[in-house]
Amino acid sequence: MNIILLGPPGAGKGTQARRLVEERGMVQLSTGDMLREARVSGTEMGKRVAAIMDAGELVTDEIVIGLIEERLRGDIGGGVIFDGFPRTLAQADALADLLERNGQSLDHVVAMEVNDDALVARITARSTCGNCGEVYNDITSPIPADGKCRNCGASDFRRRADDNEESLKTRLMEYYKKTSPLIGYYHAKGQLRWVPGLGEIDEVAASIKEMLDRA
Ligand code: B4P
Repeated sequence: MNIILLGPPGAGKGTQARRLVEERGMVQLSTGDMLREARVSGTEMGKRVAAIMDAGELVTDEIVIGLIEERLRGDIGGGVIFDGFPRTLAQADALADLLERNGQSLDHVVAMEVNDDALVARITARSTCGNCGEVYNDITSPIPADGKCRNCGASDFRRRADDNEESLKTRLMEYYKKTSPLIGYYHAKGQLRWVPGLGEIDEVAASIKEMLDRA
């Protein structure tokens, strides 16, 4: 089964994708994670990507499609969760082509609905371990009281460079302008499934599970 998780920044796409990997053994392809890897690589492309991401803008279609194309050349046997991809109509067309060329199809597009106030609250509450990348959130999974990462024990917590109010404003504008047209695109193909993204992480996971089991 191949699915897309679609939603605004902070909707919980990455959070729910990790749950689906644990529960169903699917492969998570997160363009956000791939781009964060590219930015720490120190290459010219990585430097360009870092500047775009920090400003809250979308990285060019050419770069992002190239990254996905490369990953789809490998074995994707158990099904793929596209997390944060596609984010533009050009990316959606490219994905349809890539899947077709691999003899694969897209099963569902899970659209996660969350209002802007909740998105801002979630994103400004997020931090990550500077050593291992474990994600914390003041609302759902706060940093342990002893100040040490639950995964690696380090005490170096950081905020993602694009998790500030200024970048977030741009990220939301980019979403409404360039990504939200995908809702109509996939609705017209009969692939769109709405899931409420508000509520506890477990509740959202249960709604996605119910939808996938029913489909
Ligand atoms: P992403 O990495 O995709 O980041 P995101 O939009 O912030 O994430 P997501 O929805 O996954 O939220 P998360 O689960 O982490 O993109 C970052 C940047 O990369 C983009 O701005 C862009 O520049 C670039 N990019 C990525 N893909 C691209 C593409 N295809 N084309 C062009 N550019 C691209 O959740 C957020 C927080 O909320 C977390 O702290 C989490 O713990 C918390 N949370 C999750 N669910 C919750 C719940 N139910 N209740 C309370 N809190 C919750």
